[in-house]
Amino acid sequence: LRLETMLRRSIEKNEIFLNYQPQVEIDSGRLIGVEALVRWNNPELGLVAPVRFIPLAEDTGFINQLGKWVLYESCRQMIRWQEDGLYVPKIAVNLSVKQFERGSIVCMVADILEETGLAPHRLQLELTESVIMNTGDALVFINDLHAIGVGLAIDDFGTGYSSLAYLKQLPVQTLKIDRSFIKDIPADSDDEAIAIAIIQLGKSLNMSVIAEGVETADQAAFLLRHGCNQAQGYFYSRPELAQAVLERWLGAG
Ligand code: G
Ligand code: G
Ligand code: MN
Ligand code: NA
Repeated sequence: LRLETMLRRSIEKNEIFLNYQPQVEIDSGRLIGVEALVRWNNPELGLVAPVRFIPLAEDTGFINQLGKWVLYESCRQMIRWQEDGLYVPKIAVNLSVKQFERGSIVCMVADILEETGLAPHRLQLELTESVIMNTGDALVFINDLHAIGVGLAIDDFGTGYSSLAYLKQLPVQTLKIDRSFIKDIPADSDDEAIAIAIIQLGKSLNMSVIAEGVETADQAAFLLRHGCNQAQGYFYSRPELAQAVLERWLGAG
């Protein structure tokens, strides 16, 4: 209960901030986007891991406020980088299933884009398979989000239970291969087979595929060899502060 109270005050106390993890084109090394990842630094508790506070935020409804803050801050940061001379093509923001329960998600996204002036196609919303399968009106919301021009990605792909029939109906442009399938490449040939299958599936459905959790040059080479030219992971960069992203990529071409 105490944790809940502290979490509720975290935004107003400026304890919430974002890290950004670069997404990279493998063959050229170019920056193609960043994923925003929320952080909570409490003076008493220290840095609290998202796996601890996101579920709590979801259970208490605070996720709606938090999700709105994350989205606004993400869009604002894109404009700030641009003002500082760094063009980041797109920003990916995670959405929780709970944010779809109110039905106001589409308005919220549209309002924030208008307020910040970020072009809709530069925002990519990451949905998990559970968002898609557990939300009654998921298809309606997802189509509405597509209609306002934002990009949509399926996060942690392969770990959930979205049916392929569903996938075909959705206006989703990107599959993110879950990092559990990447981490043991090249040692685990089953994981290699799964990664290849997801890359092929994406190709067949005209979707782009990005691999998460890429930690080694071998993994990046494997992906490239099998037709996946986008990656995110510690091999390229850890999630870092906006200023560090600016310093690393400004003038990097
Ligand atoms: O670094 P990492 O520990 O950031 O993230 C752990 C988990 O928390 C991931 O599953 C990630 O998707 C989730 N997460 C990170 N930031 C956000 C956010 O802003 N909103 C939601 N709903 N989940 C997030
Ligand atoms: O569930 P989602 O994909 O949104 O969460 C991203 C999570 O993956 C974050 O916790 C982020 O810190 C973590 N992450 C990003 N790159 C790597 C990586 O190369 N290795 C590992 N182990 N974790 C990573
Ligand atoms: Mn994600
Ligand atoms: Na993921």
